[in-house]
Formats: sequence, C-alpha cells, structure tokens
Amino acid sequence: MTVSTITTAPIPGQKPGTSGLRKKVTVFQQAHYLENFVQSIFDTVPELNGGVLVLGGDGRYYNRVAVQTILKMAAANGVVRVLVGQGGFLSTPAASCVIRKYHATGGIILSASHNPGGADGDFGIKYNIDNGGPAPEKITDAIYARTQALLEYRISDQANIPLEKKGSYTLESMLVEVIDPVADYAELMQKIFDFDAIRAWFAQGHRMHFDAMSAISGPYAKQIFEGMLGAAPGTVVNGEPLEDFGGHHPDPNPAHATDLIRIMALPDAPELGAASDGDADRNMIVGRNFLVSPSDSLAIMAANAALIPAYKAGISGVARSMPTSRAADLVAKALDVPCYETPTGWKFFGNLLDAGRATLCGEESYGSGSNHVREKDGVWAVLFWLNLLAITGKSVNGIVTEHWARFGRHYYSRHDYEALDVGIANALMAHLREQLAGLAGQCFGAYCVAMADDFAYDDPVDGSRTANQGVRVLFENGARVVYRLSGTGTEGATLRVYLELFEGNSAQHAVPVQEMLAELIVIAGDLAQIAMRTGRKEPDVIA
Ligand code: VG1
Ligand code: CO
Repeated sequence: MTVSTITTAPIPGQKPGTSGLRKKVTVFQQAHYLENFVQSIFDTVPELNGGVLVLGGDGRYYNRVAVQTILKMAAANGVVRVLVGQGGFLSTPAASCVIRKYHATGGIILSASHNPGGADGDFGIKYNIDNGGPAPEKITDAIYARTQALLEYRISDQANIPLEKKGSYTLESMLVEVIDPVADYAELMQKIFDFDAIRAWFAQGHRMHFDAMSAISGPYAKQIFEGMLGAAPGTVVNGEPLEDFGGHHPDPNPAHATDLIRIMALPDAPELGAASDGDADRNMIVGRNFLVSPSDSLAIMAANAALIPAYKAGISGVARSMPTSRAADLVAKALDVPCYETPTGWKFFGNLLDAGRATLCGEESYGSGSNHVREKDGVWAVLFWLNLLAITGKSVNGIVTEHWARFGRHYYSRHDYEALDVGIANALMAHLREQLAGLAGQCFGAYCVAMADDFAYDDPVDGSRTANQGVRVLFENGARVVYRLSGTGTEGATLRVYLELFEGNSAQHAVPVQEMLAELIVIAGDLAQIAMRTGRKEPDVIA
C-alpha cells in the first residue's frame, strides 16, 4: 500500500459547462483524463484534505471505474472519510441530501445527466460544495485553471473497495463508508410530504405510472412509491439502472419519453404519469392525455405550496432560470414574494436558497426543486404532484386548467437544433447580438419588439456578475423569444430557441401549443436566420 505521485501534463478542454465536465466516455478513458480533473478539484478545494467527501453517480458506463479511481485519489489527498453509495450509486438530489445531512466538505457526482450513456455515450463529473449544491462558477473556473497547469496527481495503489456491500472499509488511512443510496433521501421526503394522504390515495385505487428510463431514479422510486406509499407493484417501469440506459436518451421530455406519452393517452391511463432523467434530478409530469409544461409546474407548485406540509407556512420567494416562462412571476406577485431570474443551471440558485430568499426554484428543462436540498429533484417533484392530487382530489388536467383560468396561460415551447457546426452556431449567436441595439421598436407582423438584450445576472447575495447568458427578445404583446447555446452537449453545438406567448383569455386555452406559437416560431427563425445559416428546416427536439 503506497501512495504514488504520477507525472502528468495539462489536458486541454477540461472546462466545466452548465453542469460539470461532460465528455464522451472515450475521452474520459484517455490516460490521466479523469485523474487530472479530480486532482484539480483536490488542489482547488484544500479543505478536502482532512475533510469528508460524498461520492456516487448515476450508474452509467464508467461509473464503477471512476468511483474506484476517485476513492484512491481521495485517500492519497488526505480525505479522512468518504460516504459512497452502494454500487457507486447516488442520484444527484440524494448526493446533495447526504452532503447536507452529514456536513460533508463536498461531493463528487458522476453523471452526464440526460445525455446518452454506454461505451460510446457520455460521462460526466461535477463537484458540489458543502451546502450540497453545484460549485459556483468561481470554483469551477478555478478547477479549470488548475487543469491547465497540472503536472502531477496523487493516487493510492491499494485494491478496489467492494462497493456492492454496505459497510466500512479503510483505504490507506481513509475511512470508506458504503451507504444505502436511498435511505437518507427517503427519510427526507417523509419529512416534506404528507405520506399518509398519498398512501390513502393509492389505497383508494388511484394509479400512477413512473418511467425511470433505466436510470438512477428507479431504486428511489421503487422504494418510495411502491414500498413506502403502497403504489401497485409495476407502477415504476424501467426501474433497473442500466449502464447504457437501454440505449435511450434518459431525458424526460416528449421527444424521448415516448412510451410514457403513449401510455398516458390510452383510455385507461392512470391519473399521474411521470418520468425522470439519468441522474434523477429532472421530472416530467403528465396527466391523462395531458402534458404539464415544466414552467407551469413551477408556477403551480408555488401557487399551491401552502398545501404541502413543509411549505405550509408559505414560501419566501421563487426563482426561475431566465428561459423558463414567466408563469411563476405572476404567482409570486399574487403571493407578494420576490421572483428571481437567474442564468441557466442549478448552481445559480444556491445563494438564493442559502440566504432564504427563495424556497422554490425551477427551470423549463424539466427541473424543479426547493430548499430541502441544493439540486433539482425529480422524485421530490413527483411527490409534490402526488401530494396535491391526494389532498385536493383533483386531476392533473383540472389543477392546470384552473391555474390558467386564474393566472392566464403562458404558451411555451423549446426548439433544439442539435449537433450544429460550432462555428456556424457561434456566428448565428454573434449575428443576433449585433442586431440587439436596433431591435427595439421593430415590428414583425403584430409582434413589435419592446426590448432586446444579452442576459446578464447580478447575484443579489454575493454581488457576482454573470454575463452573456442568452439573447432575449421581448415583444410588446407579452411574447418572448430566447436564444442560447447549450452548455451540456458533447458533440458540436446545440442551439436552444425558447418561445413564449401569454394568453389571458381562457376561451383560447385549448389551442395546441405549436399552433398558438406558429407565428412566433417563424419570427424567431427569421431573426436568427436559422434555416439559412444551419440548413435545418426543423428542430431536432421540440420540448
Ligand atoms: C441543460 C438545461 C439546464 C439544466 C442543465 C443541467 O443545460 O437547459 O436547464 O440545468 O441542462 O441539467 P444546457 O446548457 O444544455 O441548456 V441536468 O439534469 O443535464 O444536470
Ligand atoms: Co439531470
């Protein structure tokens, strides 16, 4: 048993994106690739020397190998104790929960979330700080800077830890505790929601269909929904985490959760349909033949939060990422609490949650969460909806349409153009930015531009400024188009176009989304010259 110092050289391109460093598995398999990044974390966060680390991932291909490597490097870098999920598993929200509960120094989460897995798929690694949330940009920037100067890393040569068995082990002088990945998280959920009411609802014969998409939410969903809440066996499908997610994109949206959509359109569909993503931090909520937009889901949660035990005293505020629809803003106004608009990515919510300025947060990308952890949380969101159904006796469709009748409806859609040439995508964004100054006052049919800018965020807690977070064009009639490039992809560039239109008149609320947005879609395409510049006639994904 010896600790070695291995000579290495900086590897270019190890810059974390919206949520950690994501690359093809084959890139991570290159010599020193993972080790360099992990050593850069240890060098950037000196408190880990003598500290406690939480470690786990979504079980995708390379998870097991990476966990063993990181354990050996943690031991060599002076970590005193590591809590690692059994099998190397921890969902992203569960990792956040465990970091907080055991007052860990930080956590390393292995996931590429909604990106496909397998030997030819994607892998990812992310560092979370002691509040349980993703490291803020000043830390991820410092980690990246370190990768560019790194010349050596430290690692133990001790044998692998048997991750399949819960228990305590030692690696050099470091304690490794292999913990139940579900237990702490399930206990936390019980404190938040009315489990008795949900249990009674299932006992009355109500049904749910949860598609874990062969990803990490499966063990959590099975234990909580079927085990603790009495949902019928078989409620959770695709509940075994697979290294390649069965060959699918573990991305809960209408483009990838097609089985769920089909089942929820059948005449005998259950009351609630739901799905989660690779690392179980996203959620998709579906009623009978009825899709809930994630932006609406956030607004509805805020409007009904007082019905949930943990939030019955009221919420302190709401936060949403900039591209997320402004439905939550209207609810915050009615509740007389602030609504914060942040850049895309959960790391921007951490300060607001820590400061008690926001209780609920959400993103249009099927993510929502609260101050219970510092990550978005898929199973939590499904429990929130179950709790609402159980205590109101209403249907998903009923809750949403009543919400629209009260607040109006924000028609919303996101159009993604994937695997674009990086140069073309950057030029498209640059062209949009060049037009910004002259856009206000221009009209496109009935759509007149009120304001256009490149979104920048000033964090009200630590005063940091984050610029260039997406081009937004606001129209006088309340419509909005946002353009940004994805920061999670591993192939070329992905252009996301976010479209939003407010309709206050309930008589119009049954119009299909793409039909309602048709004119805005054409304007958005023309403004950015999407077809001309990319050669694409249609988006790859409509969410
Ligand atoms: C996407 C989503 C963003 C989300 C991020 C991580 O980022 O748009 O809202 O926070 O993924 O989610 P981007 O940069 O590709 O648009 V997860 O569940 O993939 O960790
Ligand atoms: Co995710």
